Amino acid sequence: MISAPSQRKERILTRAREIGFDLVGVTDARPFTEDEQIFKARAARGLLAQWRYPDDVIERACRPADVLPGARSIICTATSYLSEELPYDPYAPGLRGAVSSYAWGRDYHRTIGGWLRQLAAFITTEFPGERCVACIDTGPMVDRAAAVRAGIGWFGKNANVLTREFGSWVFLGQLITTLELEPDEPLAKNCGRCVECIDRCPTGAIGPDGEIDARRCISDLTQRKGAIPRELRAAIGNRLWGCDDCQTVCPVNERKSSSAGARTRPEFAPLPAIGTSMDLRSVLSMSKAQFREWFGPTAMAWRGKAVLQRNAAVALGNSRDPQAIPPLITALDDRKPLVRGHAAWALGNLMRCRGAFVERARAALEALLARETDRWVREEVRLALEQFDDQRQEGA
Ligand code: B12
Ligand code: SF4
Ligand code: SF4
Repeated sequence: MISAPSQRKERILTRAREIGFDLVGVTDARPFTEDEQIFKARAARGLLAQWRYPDDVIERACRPADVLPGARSIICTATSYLSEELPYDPYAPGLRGAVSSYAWGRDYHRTIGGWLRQLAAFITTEFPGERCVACIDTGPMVDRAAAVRAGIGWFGKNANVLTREFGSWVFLGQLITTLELEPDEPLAKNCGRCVECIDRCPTGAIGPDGEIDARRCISDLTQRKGAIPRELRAAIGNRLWGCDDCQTVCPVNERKSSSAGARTRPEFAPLPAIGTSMDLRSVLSMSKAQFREWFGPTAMAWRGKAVLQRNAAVALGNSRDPQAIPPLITALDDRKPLVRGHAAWALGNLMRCRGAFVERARAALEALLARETDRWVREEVRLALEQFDDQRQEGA
């Protein structure tokens, strides 16, 4: 029986690394009081967009003892998804759509959730009577605040936790436990005068002090339900899911990605059906079976098929490639208004292309207007047809 907190900790850290975690730190189970205030203030200002965080949910996320009565420690983990593969250029011409590097491999919730449960089983076996609750992402915790307090890394101005070892290319996860363990010290590090991510965010979503306006963040736009605001669609470029820009421009990350130690963990390497980018036409026209086969194992499936098709339509609309027009015309017949409306927008955006396809697009949009009953889709079609008229006048 191991009893001293430092010995217990060593034993647990060793086991955690055996299981697969790259970094492990410990903090106590005190409430995250300051984070709770920041969290509530941001929710009240609408900065968290679609993410519904009523006060009681925020309080639970910031008070570990509300999640696990008797909690004394939080074991914080970070797992690298640093990759030898470079993220696909989100503004590259052509018909391929960029998949964010956190999403192109196996769903991290399942992998890391499984590892956390293994660690919990180890603790409850080694220390009978102790209890644990595993948290990852959608779980009830402020993942980043916990990791920072446990000395795993520091807050970057892009809100991500930066680690010395892997930059911000890490997934975070925690075990809240009743076991008493020696806490680690937070790191005394920050971004200094760098503002690269703030300057280079394509939609200006990063405010001072790691404050993200999720309403403008492309990662959020590609994950939300419903229509993407028109004024933000162009900035999405060819992105099919997520956005890596504030991470790829970060000098801390750049050093990690180019270092000799950069390696891809097999769990998070791009899946063969996904790669770092996908053929947008295939995604737009995919069947339910294809959706399950391609996206089922990844963290992109949770919003369903229509959201990915919507994203593919927007990305094709940004492609400036007339080859995108025929599949978009076909998508005007999609069962889901969400897909029809964004396909109409995309066709409007492609009116600048010349050639026979453009006339076909106009005819298809007019035909849709004649039969469409959904008000929002009708509006999108009307606006797309206006684009065509504007283009014609400019060309006359
Ligand atoms: C909702 C959510 C989102 C939303 C909103 C994110 C946001 N920043 O508001 C959207 C969809 C936009 C999103 C996007 C992404 N997400 Co996300 N997301 C979450 C989730 C579920 C909750 C985050 C949240 O709202 N926290 C509450 C807010 C208030 O906390 P915060 O944003 O961390 O803000 C803190 C700082 O501002 C800090 N702070 C206060 N004062 C100051 C002062 C200074 C100077 C600084 C620097 C900081 C600072 O205090 C605040 C409170 O702790 C977490 C998982 C979880 N359960 O925590 C994952 C999580 C944060 N996401 C993650 C990832 C990977 C991403 C993406 C990189 C995915 C992608 N490539 O598209 C992007 C990154 C976008 C970005 N720059 O933040 C990882 C982050 C890993 C890491 N290394 O940090 C997490 C932890 C999931 C996980 N378990 O691994 N995400
Ligand atoms: S994920 Fe993209 S859009 Fe969101 S804050 Fe970072 S750079 Fe900006
Ligand atoms: S780009 Fe600069 S400011 Fe932004 S997180 Fe990286 S080091 Fe910090």
